[in-house]
Order: sequence, then structure tokens, then C-alpha cells
Amino acid sequence: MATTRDVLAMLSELVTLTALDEGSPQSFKVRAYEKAGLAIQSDGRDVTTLTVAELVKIDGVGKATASKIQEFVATGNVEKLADLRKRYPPEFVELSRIPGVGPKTLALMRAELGIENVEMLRAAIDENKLQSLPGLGAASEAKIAKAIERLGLTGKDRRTPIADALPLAERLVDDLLGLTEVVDARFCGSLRRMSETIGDIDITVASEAPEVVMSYVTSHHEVADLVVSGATKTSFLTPGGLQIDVRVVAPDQFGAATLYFTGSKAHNIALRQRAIDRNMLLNEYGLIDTSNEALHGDERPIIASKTEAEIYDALGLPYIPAPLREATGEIQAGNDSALPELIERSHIRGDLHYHTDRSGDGRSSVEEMVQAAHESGYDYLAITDHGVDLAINGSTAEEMLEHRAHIAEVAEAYPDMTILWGCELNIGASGGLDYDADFRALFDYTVASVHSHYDQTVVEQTDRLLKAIADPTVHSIGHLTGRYIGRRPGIEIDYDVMIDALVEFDVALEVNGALQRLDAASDVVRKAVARDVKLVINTDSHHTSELGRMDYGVRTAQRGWAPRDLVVNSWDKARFLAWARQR
Ligand code: DGT
Ligand code: CA
Ligand code: CA
Ligand code: ZN
Repeated sequence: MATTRDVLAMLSELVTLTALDEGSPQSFKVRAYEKAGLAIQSDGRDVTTLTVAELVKIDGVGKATASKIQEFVATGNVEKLADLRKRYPPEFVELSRIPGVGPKTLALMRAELGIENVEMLRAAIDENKLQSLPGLGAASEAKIAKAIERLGLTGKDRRTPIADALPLAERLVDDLLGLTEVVDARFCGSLRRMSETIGDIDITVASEAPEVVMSYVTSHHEVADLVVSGATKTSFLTPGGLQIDVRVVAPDQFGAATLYFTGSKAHNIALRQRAIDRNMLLNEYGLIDTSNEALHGDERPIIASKTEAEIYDALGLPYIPAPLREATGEIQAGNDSALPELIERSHIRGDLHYHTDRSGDGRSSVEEMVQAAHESGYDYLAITDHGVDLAINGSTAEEMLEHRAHIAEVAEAYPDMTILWGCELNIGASGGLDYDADFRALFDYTVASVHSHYDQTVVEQTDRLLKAIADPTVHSIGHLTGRYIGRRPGIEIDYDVMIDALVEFDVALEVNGALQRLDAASDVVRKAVARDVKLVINTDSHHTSELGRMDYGVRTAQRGWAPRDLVVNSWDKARFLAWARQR
């Protein structure tokens, strides 16, 4: 029952583990798996139905990879991968997330110092043992120590970045929905609320046949270790060491269960108190009428349990979307009919941070990217390939002008969609931008972003941004801090000062939907919303497979309480173009 997405996940795990095994992310085998993954994404077909002969016909898929895919589809496992997993357990693989610790260094630390996990690495650093290894010194030892702290890799509160958890949860939920015995399934918990890091994944399944669901889950290929194996609950660890709790409930209790397991805990407590105040009892099975004290237990009538909306309604509240459920005013606002008209995916009319293979890191052509945008139903689009200052990935002024002509040619086939010739400008160390101001002014639309110099002071970083915001050729600020969640902290900014500037110069703040980024973060979005800063939600796609990020961007914006009307790419074409042109 493996899907193409499962195959892609399998290949990506092979990439990680083979890089460790070969001591290099550039080895021939690693590149082969990587290339195969990209090729399968581009191909777009369901690869689980293809034979080895058909698989190798896909440009980029070699014989060895094809037979591994076939083995995976036929048996649910790959022997080579199982072997790698044994030799590189999750706690060891986790070490490769530390910036400055490449596969070679890891192999050395393991061979010379017997380091198998973060705790052992910490201990080695405490005894200054790391600096004795060839190629490492006191400075790199200190840098690694700092990175471990920053990533929160130690202790019980170890958390998984959303980018590692959400695609996995989506695959599992899809697999479960594929079972005929499953009426409904959804992931809940912090993941559904769009937290940036996740403690564990909570999946709730509606079914009358829990035994079928549980036996399916316990034999799923993502299971590395069973933690709990009960009649209606299974908890397991994935090969990456992430815990997944799957619970089965009766279909008519699905709403009460998803409400409970979505949390947050503080939101649940506030709802339960609201129920008590109204002579009701709220638990994971339903909202129960307790007004008749003569009735006990099961005799008491159930008011609502099937859907979350019915439960909120019975509590005198509008439906509260999951990203808002953090007990930060949403219940009071709901009670007062003061919740904003939140931005939704269906409101989005265009994508305004969008790359093609004109960028060194872009992987689909202008033709492919434009067609994908058109298939998404967009009314407008800004193609924003990198400006010249971004080494390797950027384009010269001449190349950009040719690109404009090319885009105009492609645009002829899409008369119902307005395609803007844009640019992702690079914000330099002290706020400088690409090209000269006259050339920059030619672009129909720009997004300016930080791609380097992450270590300056708050004052320097804020000044740098202010300079970009004040530039009359800048429409929006992209991926504000440049962070990679759980991997690289972003730049530190004085948000109040930055927000003042966004207001003054009427520049939009991007919510970047790439799961590694989700930048600006939801708490910054909420600050910006309080000042009516314009927002723009983008995918920053570099390939046609990445357009789905829009949904993640929207949910992050919702978590920041973003109202529809502040999001410029929810506006109709005329209104959006009027704003873009007036700058
Ligand atoms: P995480 O996993 O640490 O990222 O955060 P959550 O929010 O997913 O927390 P988790 O997995 O411990 O529990 C899932 C949900 O179950 C939580 O959001 C609310 C609900 N829940 C868990 N324990 C309690 C509790 O003691 N009281 C209440 N009211 N709800 C709870
Ligand atoms: Ca959880
Ligand atoms: Ca849990
Ligand atoms: Zn960028």
C-alpha cells in the first residue's frame, strides 16, 4: 500500500543515511538517490505501479535505485535501508543536524571517541576532547557546544521541527484514510495548531473496527519501535525517533476526540470551564448535559460529539480554527463575536515569491512554473528569481532582461493570468540591494530578503532591514529572519522598530510557507497585524512540487490571527495591481 510519497520519503532517508555511511553528502550514491527523488517528483506518475524497466526509463532513475523502489513497493521494506538504520540509529543521525558537524567529523568522533548521541558529545566537549581531533580546534569545539544549546537537542524537551513531522503525519493520515474501515482520520495536537516544533504526533481515527486499524498501524513501515500496543491506542517510534500516538474512536465521537487531542491543553481547560458554567461536561467523548442531577453516567444526554463545530456551537462559540487554539484570547473574542475574518487558502489569488530555473537553485522552467500556477487557479503571479548579488543563484541585469522577454512570451498563452516580472533582491550586510536603483525600478514587483550575515547585532540587523524597507523599489520583505527551524537561528531584530518602518513605507511582510522557514513566525505576524501591516503569503517555490506550501503559509498566518483584508495576495487583481504599481 505504499504511495509515491512513501517512496520519496524512503529515498530521502537513504540520502541522509548513505551520506553518513559514505562520509560525504556529495558521494555518487547519495547524488543518485537525490537525483532519483527529484526525477520522480518531476515525472508526476504513481511510481508504485511501475516495473523496474519502466522506472529506469525515467531520466535520473538508475538501475540500483529502481530495484530498491520495487523492493519497497513489494515488501514494504528495503534491506539496504534496514541495514543502514541498524548502523545509524536515530540518536546518532540527529547529530548530523548540528551545523559544523558533517559526515566526516561524525565518523571521526564515533571512531576516536565512541560518540553515539548528543549526551556523549556534550560530555566529550565538557572534557575538551573534541579539540584534539584532526581538523577540529578549540574554536570549532566552542561553536558546536553553542549549536547544541541553540538547537535544544538535549534533555527531555527534545522537539522535532515541523518540517520533519508534518509531511510524515500527512502520509500516515492518507494511508489510514485509504482503509475501508476508516471513516475519518486527522492529525491533532501541536502539529494541527501549526507549532514550529513538535513533541509527538497525535493521530485520531474514526472507525467501528479498531482492531483492523491497530493491526494496520503496528505493521506500518514507519514503525521502528512499538511503545504502546493497545486495543484502541498504538504509540510507536519512527526510524527518526519521533513518537506517534494513534487513537481510534467511534465515528460519532470523532469531533469530541479531535477537539480534545488538538488542544492546546490551556484551550481545553478554558473550554471545560465554560462547559461547567453552563451545566455541561466536556471530555474526549462529548459534551454532556449535567443539568438534571438525578441522572448519572451514561444516562445523561449527549449534547454534541460528532463534530467540533457542533461542540463550539453548543458552548455558544463560533468554530475556532486549530491554529488559534492557544488560549491567547480566542475564546473571549469568539464569545464577543470579535474573531477576525481569518485568511483562508481559498482566498489566495496569486503567489508573489516564485522561482524558475533562471535562479541557480530553481529546478523547473518558466513554462512549467507558470503552468503550475495557472493550474492552482491564480489570477496573478510574480516570478521573483534571485538578483545578481546572490552568488551562483543570481542573474545579471542582461540575463534579467532576457528573462523578462521570455516570461512575456510564455504569458501570451495565459491571457487570464497576469504574470509580473519580479526579483528577489538580496539584502546585503548593511542593507544594500542588487543592481542600481534605476534598474531595480524596472521590476513589476520585488521581494527583498536576507540570505547571509546571520551573526550581526540586533542594532545592525534592524538597520539593515530598515534600509531595505525604506527603498522605494521594495514591495515586500521575504523570509524575515532567514531561520531554518531547529537548524539555524534567524537574525535578531527589534520588531517594534521594524514594524514602524513597514507601516511608514507601506511595505508588505511575507509569511513564507516553506516548512523549514514559516517566516515571519506567527508571533511576529500577530504583532504586525496589531499595527495593520500588510501581509503577503508565499511559497518561495523552486520546483512545481512546492506549490502546496501555500496552505502551510496560510495556517501560519492564521496562527498569527491574520485577517483576510491585510493579505495583499488575497485581493482581487485590480486592487493588488493598483497597490503594486503605486510603489
Ligand atoms: P507537543 O506534543 O508537546 O508538541 O504538544 P501537544 O499539544 O500535541 O501535546 P500532547 O501531545 O501532550 O497532547 C495532545 C493534546 O491532548 C493536547 O494538546 C491537549 C490534550 N491533552 C493532553 N494532556 C492533557 C491534559 O492533561 N489535560 C487536558 N485538558 N488536555 C490534555
Ligand atoms: Ca503532540
Ligand atoms: Ca501525544
Ligand atoms: Zn530567499
